[in-house]
Amino acid sequence: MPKQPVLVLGPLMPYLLEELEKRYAVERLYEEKDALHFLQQNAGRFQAAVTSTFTGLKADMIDLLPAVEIVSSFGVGTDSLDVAYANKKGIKVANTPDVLNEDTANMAISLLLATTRDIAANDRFVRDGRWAKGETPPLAQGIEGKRVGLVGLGRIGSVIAEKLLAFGCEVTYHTRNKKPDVSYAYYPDLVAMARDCAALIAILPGGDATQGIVSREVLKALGPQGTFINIARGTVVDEVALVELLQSGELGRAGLDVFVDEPNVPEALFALSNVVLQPHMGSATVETRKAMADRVVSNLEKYFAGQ
Ligand code: 8YV
Repeated sequence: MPKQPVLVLGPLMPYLLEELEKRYAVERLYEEKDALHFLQQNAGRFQAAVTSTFTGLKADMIDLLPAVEIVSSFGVGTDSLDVAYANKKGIKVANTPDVLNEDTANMAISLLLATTRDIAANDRFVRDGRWAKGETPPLAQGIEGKRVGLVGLGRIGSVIAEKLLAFGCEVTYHTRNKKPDVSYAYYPDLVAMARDCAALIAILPGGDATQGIVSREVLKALGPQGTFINIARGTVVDEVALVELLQSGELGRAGLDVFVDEPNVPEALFALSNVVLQPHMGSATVETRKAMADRVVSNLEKYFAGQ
């Protein structure tokens, strides 16, 4: 039997492409010189497509895929995927939740520790020969016994909360609605939570509903001794305010894995020693990326098996 054609919309990790190629007749839309022409001629052949949170799935692309029934996406986030429109057109969209919870939570904890303990700044201090010259860096901040506020308490947020407890932190959270069966203190007002916390960790979905939720007012409430960690999406924070407040010292520290216009990071952050920057690496370990890739494949397999 000939292999089922699968259209790959954007670049994927080599392992995932290999696994797809073992099972399907993979065609790469992103390698076509004229993607629109290719789709006009060929779109009718594809029942399935693969994308990623990076490549996304916009309504105009959905309109160009009339025969597609399933889109399997690499990543848990759906903010770059127009799921509502896809569903309206009868297309199912699958993502890769759960398998990335631990490593993404570990990135949050790593950034919290790296930022409060000035790890990056002190690494530069040693490399620049300042220690050898007899200089002493300023004292860092501990997290033991501190109150940490989670902005969002979904699958990844819940794992972060458990890990924070192991570091002796007190966990509080802010979500749209209080969660039943959760014992952490709930703050309906994010500004109030920021005022009461030593650190805030943003771990909520991106998209219109959460745009700018970590506002200038929230960051100011967190204050000069406060630390802001973002492993969610750049859009959940007022990035202009974030940069300004870090520059002025009205916000103490920030550990950032995500930005509004990736891979472009506000250059003003490069000069700041109170900031630790990462190039969107939350799920980027060999183990987790493999598990995500396996999930992309199994989501397709399940669909074709009628599940
Ligand atoms: C993605 C992410 O894996 O899963 C998400 O939503 O943000 C990352 O883990 C990465 O952007 C690859 O597309």
